[in-house]
Amino acid sequence: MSARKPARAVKDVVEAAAGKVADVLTPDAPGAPGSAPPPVAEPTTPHGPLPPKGEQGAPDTRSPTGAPTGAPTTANGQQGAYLTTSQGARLRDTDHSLKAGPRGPILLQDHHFREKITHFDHERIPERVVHARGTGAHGVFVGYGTAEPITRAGFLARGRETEVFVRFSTVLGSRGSADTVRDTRGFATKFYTDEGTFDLVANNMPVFFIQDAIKFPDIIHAGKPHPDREIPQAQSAHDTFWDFVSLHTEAQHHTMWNMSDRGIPRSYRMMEGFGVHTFRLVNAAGETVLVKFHWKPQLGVHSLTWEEAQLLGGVDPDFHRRDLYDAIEAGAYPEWELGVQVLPDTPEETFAGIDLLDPTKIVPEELAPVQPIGRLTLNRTPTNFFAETEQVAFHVGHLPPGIDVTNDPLLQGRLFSYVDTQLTRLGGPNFSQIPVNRPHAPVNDMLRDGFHQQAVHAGVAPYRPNSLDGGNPFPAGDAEGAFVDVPVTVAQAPKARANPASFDDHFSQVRLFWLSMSAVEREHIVRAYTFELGKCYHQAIRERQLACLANVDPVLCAQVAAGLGLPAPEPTVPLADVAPSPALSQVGREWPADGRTVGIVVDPDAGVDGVGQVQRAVIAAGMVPLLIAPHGGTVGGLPVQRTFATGRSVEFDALLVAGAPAPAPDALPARDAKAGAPGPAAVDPRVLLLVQECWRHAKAIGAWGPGVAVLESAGVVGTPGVVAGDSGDDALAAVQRLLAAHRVWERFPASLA
Ligand code: HDE
Repeated sequence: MSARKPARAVKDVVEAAAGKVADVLTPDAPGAPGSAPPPVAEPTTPHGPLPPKGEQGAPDTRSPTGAPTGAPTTANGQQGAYLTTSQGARLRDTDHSLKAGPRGPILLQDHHFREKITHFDHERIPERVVHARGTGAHGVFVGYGTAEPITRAGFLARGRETEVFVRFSTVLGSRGSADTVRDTRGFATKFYTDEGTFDLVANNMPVFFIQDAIKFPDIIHAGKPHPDREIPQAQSAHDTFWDFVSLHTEAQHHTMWNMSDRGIPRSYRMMEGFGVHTFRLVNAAGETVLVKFHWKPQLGVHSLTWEEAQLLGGVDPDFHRRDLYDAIEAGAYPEWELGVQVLPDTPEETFAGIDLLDPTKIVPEELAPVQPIGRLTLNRTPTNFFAETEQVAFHVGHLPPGIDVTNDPLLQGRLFSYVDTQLTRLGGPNFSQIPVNRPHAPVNDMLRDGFHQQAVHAGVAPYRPNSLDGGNPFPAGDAEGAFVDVPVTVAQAPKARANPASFDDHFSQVRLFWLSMSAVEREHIVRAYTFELGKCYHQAIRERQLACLANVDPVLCAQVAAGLGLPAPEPTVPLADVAPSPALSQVGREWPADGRTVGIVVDPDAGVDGVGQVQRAVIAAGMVPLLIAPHGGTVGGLPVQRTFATGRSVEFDALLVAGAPAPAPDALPARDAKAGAPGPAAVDPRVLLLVQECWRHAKAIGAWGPGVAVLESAGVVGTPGVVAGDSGDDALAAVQRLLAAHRVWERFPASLA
């Protein structure tokens, strides 16, 4: 774990500098906007922009051609104390347009008015056609040196530090859609290496729906909202998606991953990442291996329950975004190890009978272990969402010397698509000069002019060969670290619109995945298929998908069929005889609980003895305590972060109950429907609902002192994962132990072996 930063220190400095601040305490929980608490009265003393918050970072200040400028990152932001035009002329008034008298028409000569409105009119750019909804963060990657024998890529050298920017995303939803929908997640990393930028544009699932890039518009058109009504938003539970995947059966493997718990991650911090395609590495001697890239999260792979995901869609649609930023702000820096499965580079490009060019197949880790080659730490949130997260432009063709592509037909198509889409999305060919996209290696290309050109190129000869610019730029050789196009032999073959025959197996690895799941994970998969197909209108589509499931597993097929009220069909291909891959299951191991949120219910009437100590212990354990009370403000001097009205169980990973609060004055169903939860009149019904929901979602629950009475009223005492401690410290220690397993799985008895 990297060093934690003192959360308040930055705020304190800024407060001192800014002079007057409100005397109301700002709750010391992550997420407060701005680097200083605002005063109640509008500020009147001019001063420059406040600095960014302590956890915020920004792109390195580089010239458009990669030269370090040495300027602080704030040099890219607004300057000075006074309002100006975009040209720096100071302005007297921005609240009134220039009119022919107070009641007269606006004058065309009002430049400030026209500039302000015109710029506003053009603030929006097209969102990404896929992966529109995303969240970014800055960080650092450190190489272990273990990859040095297989690649010449310098950033993987032992101890070498490289700055990175990572963007996580969903695929189907629009930019404003909810974070917790069932979907694949993007996990794209930009490594600013000194040999050129490397983009590892990965997903949280190791396979893809299609084997050939030419099918990408088809799967995406099927997954996006229906063209007539533009519903449903950001989900696959609709007829066009299932119509396509049941007909185009190579999609079945990826679809099963989406229906599994991987489709609803608990957090971006708790996802694996996969490069999906096979890549080719080349070392200094020109020797090659094939690899598959993996990101392994330090916190393990964990998911929401489906009900949590649905509730969060309303309670906190920004749940994953908030979780990532709050964790970084709290100093719980998310970490992943980058690993590779190393596979021999044979002419057949297969391993253990698996075609390595087929992106619908994995290589089980039991056959080829993932070997760690470096560590990624995300330690800074962006300063400006648009400038960084929205404008970042990844490309699978951004490769440093030592990493090369293979002929995977999906990867080949991607090599075309990314620049093409960015030309429209970012408004011209110069998007690599946007600060977040600027390389950290010197750029000496012959690309010139175009919209938004920011470089001021000298010279007269942007062509080769030339003598007028002294021959510059010169091609590099091996000694100068030139990119290596590995001279792979391309087999002589007739041109064809066809896949290799080895791509025809669409079901064996779907079965492998199903057989690798624990019983509770299988229950979730059955539930997901039944829900999604139940949302389709057309029976033919359900029947067709059931026919696919019959080729995967008879139990799965029968269970989903029963839920849909349909007969289970017989398989049309023999069931594959495959060995499970235990590495695919999320259940059964223990992980650190860094950055988890712990709700603490207090009763102001009973006092908050020991609560402050528990809060400090939660922080010391790397987690985030959130105090839940009947009203806002403070209780016993402790700032309240959630009230019974604003809080909901889905925001917490675990719950501690320190008191048994009587119904608060606003515990009226007419004010807050949650107050309609049944229970004894002695306890606020919303607290009982909180406990019952946490119990239902198999979360750890602890109580001490009068709080134990709440657990009794909720009827959960004596059940697995519910702890009545002698003290707050006791209860917290027990809850923390339970959190290591993510959930109290015993509360989810499974019917499927
Ligand atoms: Fe992408 N993909 N993709 N994709 N993809 C885009 O590029 C595309 C695929 C992935 O946070 C687009 O700038 C094609 C696989 C991520 O900015 C676009 C095919 C994988 C992101 C595009 C694929 C990915 C994108 C949309 C089939 C996992 C978000 C906006 C051959 C290995 C990057 C943009 C970000 C974004 C095309 C398949 C990952 C249209 C044609 C497989 C994480 O260019």
